[in-house]
Amino acid sequence: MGLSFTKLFDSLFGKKELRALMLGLDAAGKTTILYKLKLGEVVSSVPTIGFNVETVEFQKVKFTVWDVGGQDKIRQLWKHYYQNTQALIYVVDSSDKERVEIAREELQKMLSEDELKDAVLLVLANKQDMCVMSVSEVVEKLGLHTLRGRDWNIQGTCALTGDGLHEGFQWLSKATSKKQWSSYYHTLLPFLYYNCLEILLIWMINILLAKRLMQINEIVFNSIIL
Ligand SMILES: Nc1nc2c(ncn2[C@@H]2O[C@H](COP(=O)(O)OP(=O)(O)OP(=O)(O)O)[C@@H](O)[C@H]2O)c(=O)[nH]1
Ligand SMILES: [Mg+2]
Repeated sequence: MGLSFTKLFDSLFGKKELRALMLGLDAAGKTTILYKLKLGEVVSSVPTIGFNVETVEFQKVKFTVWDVGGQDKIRQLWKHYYQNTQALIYVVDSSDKERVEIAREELQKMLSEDELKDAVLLVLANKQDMCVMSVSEVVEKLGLHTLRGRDWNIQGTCALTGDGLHEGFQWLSKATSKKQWSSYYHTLLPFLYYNCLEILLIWMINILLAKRLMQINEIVFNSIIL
């Protein structure tokens, strides 16, 4: 019991560690974003075959970010990375109008997966420096306004300069912390409820016992007097 309370206290007030999955079509800029966040510089990237994984920290949250390749054939493997994902980062190439419909389909397919139902969603409308699709255009094309029961946000970014990345991850830190608090609240509430009931019951039994004891005392006292 002591150990579980320590764990609970740590997870409420200590540093949180979360699993973030970064997906998006090929050439959206995922690997560039990952290393811009990790190293603060632009690395020359080749298309990712498989994945890259790095830890990055924002506020009190330590994210383990999985960047999985987005090429057509690799997309079929995305589902193997879904388990235990608390944050989904979906990167969109805002300069690629031709494939935005495919990006929408892939996103909607993913959001219907049971394993991702509790994950918060951060969409990064990347390559804003190319001035092709604005953030609101990306919102519309991806159908983000139709999402129900999902905590989501969109952030315009340029991975080359790093613009927008901190803002996006700051939102992610807040959103995931909020989600954790609400899940603790829902876990603790029944626990507190049953504990209160238990205390009330013990209290009532004690009163009944005390009353009974007083009655017995009275009978014994009366019988001695008489
Ligand atoms: N202009 C511009 N180019 C970018 C930006 N972000 C990434 N790029 C370029 O886009 C190309 C693809 O970037 P990657 O990071 O390899 O893309 P990816 O999403 O990891 O692609 P896969 O690994 O194939 O899934 C690279 O040449 C990057 O330099 C950006 O914000 N603006
Ligand atoms: Mg890559």
